[in-house]
Amino acid sequence: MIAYIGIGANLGDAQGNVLDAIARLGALPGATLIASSSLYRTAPIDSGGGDYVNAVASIETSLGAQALLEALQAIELAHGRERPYRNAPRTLDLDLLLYGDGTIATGTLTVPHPRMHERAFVLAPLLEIAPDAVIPGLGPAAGFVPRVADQFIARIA
Ligand code: A4P
Ligand code: MG
Repeated sequence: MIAYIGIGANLGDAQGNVLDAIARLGALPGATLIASSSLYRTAPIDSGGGDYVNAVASIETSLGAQALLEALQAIELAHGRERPYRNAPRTLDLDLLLYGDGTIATGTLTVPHPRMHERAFVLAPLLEIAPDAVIPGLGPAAGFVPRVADQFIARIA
């Protein structure tokens, strides 16, 4: 299965945390890193704190979606992620964006990620590594780019 992971951080060494998360994704048992995007500096959306660093990575994995979510949460915890309130600034946030062409709706997991198409910080890095990405139920990710044109995002050189 090919899965796409959204990575975000806006506390501490955000850039270092995002790069370390990409390395840890590639080192997960049952996963191989296929691609990782550039890092992007992005304005916070519905969130406090400073600018975020965001990226998207794709992995090929034999993990089921729930097991993959738990592996992502373990990586967040390794970075000291705390959850004082929803959308709080965070050292590291890993979201399961796409899991093959699957749709999942359980108490703990919604795939595709329900807000991914509204966010430049997801769409730009996703389209960098997967220009033809399709969001199940919604269509080509590229079709949503014009609607997020007002969200600040800059590729980090
Ligand atoms: N959960 C359900 N579906 C998923 C999924 N597909 N991937 C559940 C990951 N988790 C999923 O997540 C809360 C719960 O969502 C988890 O326990 C899991 O069971 P969380 O990471 O603890 O909380 P959160 O990140 O505060 O909430 P959420 O809903 O992930 O927030 P968003 O919508 O992802 O927004 N602005 C910029 N520029 N860059 C960002 O990265 N991120 C957010 C977070 C807001 N603004 C941002 C950024
Ligand atoms: Mg999250």
